[in-house]
Amino acid sequence: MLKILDTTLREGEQTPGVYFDLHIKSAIADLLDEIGVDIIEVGHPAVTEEIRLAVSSIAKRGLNARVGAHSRTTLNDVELALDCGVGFLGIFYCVSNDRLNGVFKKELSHAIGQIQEMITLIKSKNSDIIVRYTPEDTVRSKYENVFSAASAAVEAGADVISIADTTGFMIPGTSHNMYDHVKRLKADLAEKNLFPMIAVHCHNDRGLALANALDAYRGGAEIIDASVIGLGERAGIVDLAQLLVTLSSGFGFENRWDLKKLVELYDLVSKHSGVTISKNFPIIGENAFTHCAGVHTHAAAINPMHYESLDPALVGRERTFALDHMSGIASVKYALELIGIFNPDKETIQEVLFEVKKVGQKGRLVDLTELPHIVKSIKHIKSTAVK
Ligand code: HCA
Ligand code: CU
Repeated sequence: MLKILDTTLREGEQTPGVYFDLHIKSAIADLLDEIGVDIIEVGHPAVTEEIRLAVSSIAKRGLNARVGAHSRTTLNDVELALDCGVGFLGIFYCVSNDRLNGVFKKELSHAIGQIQEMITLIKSKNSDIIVRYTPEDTVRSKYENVFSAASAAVEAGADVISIADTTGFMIPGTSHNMYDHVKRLKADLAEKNLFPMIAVHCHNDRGLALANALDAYRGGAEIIDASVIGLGERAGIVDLAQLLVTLSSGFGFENRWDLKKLVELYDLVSKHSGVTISKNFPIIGENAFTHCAGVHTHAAAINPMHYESLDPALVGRERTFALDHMSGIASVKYALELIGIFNPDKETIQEVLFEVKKVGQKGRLVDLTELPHIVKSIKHIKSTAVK
């Protein structure tokens, strides 16, 4: 069964300038848990004392989700993470030749020895913990290195191997795609009688993180990483809301997550990260369910599905019709009904529409608090007009 790993608190806090206080981190974790994500990656305890405290505190919160820590493949980092009492521990070690030679100055065999040593240690201290090994920048590293490190990690007890597209390099349908990568790694590991869960961590540098994650899922991935607003290094990673809503339509996960809590979660994360949600952001953005052009509103007022493939009620939202220079008679009639004016005569509608378009041309929307003023002013003009 597919699992969702949310890493808003770990990868998301790697967004420049983003820091969540402990009480906010806890509130975010609670909402993620209520929504039903499976694993909440809270942070890398060795980075700061505050992060260590947050990991340890959230691990003790009694959530349904497994609480996870992130860690380099070193004794110090691993011990700090274990002391936090987490149920999931992700270690990473890049095994590309460039990184081994240029940064670590280590042979592959040495790196693999260290990876195995740490996994054995983690499992000896806590046999229930889920251990993930990530060969960072998996998809651009030499496949043979990745395969050797992944096999050795699983032999030492790793439960999950994560394929990280650390730089958003993959493109569906090309020679470098997640579907083939997942299939190949799974098949090669299976030949050695190794069956870890395969996770995918897709960065969004080309705007393809979600497409790549779905491609990986089709290839057999069992864990998908995501974050709220897609927060993370550079352009971030897969957006959680887009992932859950997409998986809830046509993948057989219809009622798996409490999607109605997403708006509250996004408001909280946006407010405390300082990252604003753009108006046209899918699902959560202010305009995500707003119809504007006259032709659209006319058809959508008759049957919303003419211009929607996603019911706003799925995430507890409502469709709206914007009033601006694009509006037509249908939008005005609908808006007038919303302020209690039913069956207005044609002339009134036309006059209101004329005023609405005038306001819209200044780059402003007429909202339902301004509309009654327009109606009143039209009546007033009429009653005072020289006969
Ligand atoms: C990082 C890089 C990482 C790690 C992912 C993982 C990536 O910030 O350490 O450990 O599974 O994108 O490769 O986020
Ligand atoms: Cu990442």
